[in-house]
Amino acid sequence: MAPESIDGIEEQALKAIEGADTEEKLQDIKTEYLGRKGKITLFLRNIPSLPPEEKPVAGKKANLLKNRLEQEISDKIQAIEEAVSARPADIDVTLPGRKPKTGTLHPITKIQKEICSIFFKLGFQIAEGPEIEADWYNFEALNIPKHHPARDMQDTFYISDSVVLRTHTSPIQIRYMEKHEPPISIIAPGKVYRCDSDITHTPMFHQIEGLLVDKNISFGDLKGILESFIHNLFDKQTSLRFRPSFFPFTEPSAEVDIKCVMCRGAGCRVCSNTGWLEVLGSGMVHPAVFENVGYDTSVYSGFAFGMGVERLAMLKYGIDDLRKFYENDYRFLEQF
Ligand code: 2U9
Repeated sequence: MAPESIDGIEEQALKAIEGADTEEKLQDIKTEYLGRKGKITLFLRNIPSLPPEEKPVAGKKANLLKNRLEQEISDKIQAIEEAVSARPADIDVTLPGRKPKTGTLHPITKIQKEICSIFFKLGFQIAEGPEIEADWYNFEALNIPKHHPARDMQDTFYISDSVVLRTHTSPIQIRYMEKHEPPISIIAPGKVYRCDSDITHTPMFHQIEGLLVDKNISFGDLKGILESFIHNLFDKQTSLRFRPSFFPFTEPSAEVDIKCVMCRGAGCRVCSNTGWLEVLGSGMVHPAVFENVGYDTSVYSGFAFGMGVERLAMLKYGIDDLRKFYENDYRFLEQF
């Protein structure tokens, strides 16, 4: 069989390169023309048998074609590689889109807002104050005596001898009374700090306190407001009972229980089989507190109350472990 002409090989090879659309096909073409038994290799090997006058032209042409094919093939391989890496990953446009997770309010924030909004509807303003407090606002002005256990290093976080992390939100009300004359009705929500940590206590928790001062305010007014509040937060079937108690800043003082929201008074684990749950502390503001802010005790009287927000959130949402509020477990938090 007559050897193929170099022009014929050139035409075939360039056509094949042009039609190749994968790296594998180009590698095959390289083998077919430039490999050990490739067409150009064989052509070059055949040159010694050509007539002497044809040898230089044939050799030159074959070597030029060899270089050209090598260049064309490697350029095309590079172009294919670049096109593959620039191609976006395969996307199934028929799949439903992934919804980004949106945040929700923390359950404590949620119930705090709910409680504040109930009192707002009852005519109370929201007041705020610093979490780092002077001893005067946190203890002294509230008639808490020098050696009261609450003032102990074991119960209070001290910043210095006379500065503490507030142990209740009551300093907010003292500051408010210093600036405003009665009548006043305020709600003081916020974080408070106590040197206490176990299954039922965290060193930081949330309180909401209330204070109402005017002429002729009686314990009956206190009972009416707290009953309205509880009926709004739970329901109208939730009855209340007031038990005598003691706080340095109120006199008389009362602890407020509600009929157990889990068993409706029948007795269960949540209410320790008593049928009742303690949810609030309250009382008529002690005259010594009014004197400390310059209110005339012969003209004004008032009531105050306080509640722990975590405890109310546990009862309202049926949560059995206080620590769940602070573990930041998304599966818990997204339920609210
Ligand atoms: C002023 C005067 C009086 C607020 C009150 C309580 C009773 C009370 C506790 C409930 C659970 C705190 O979070 S808790 O541990 N609170 O028992 N708080 S009367 O009395 C005040 C407040 C401010 C000027």
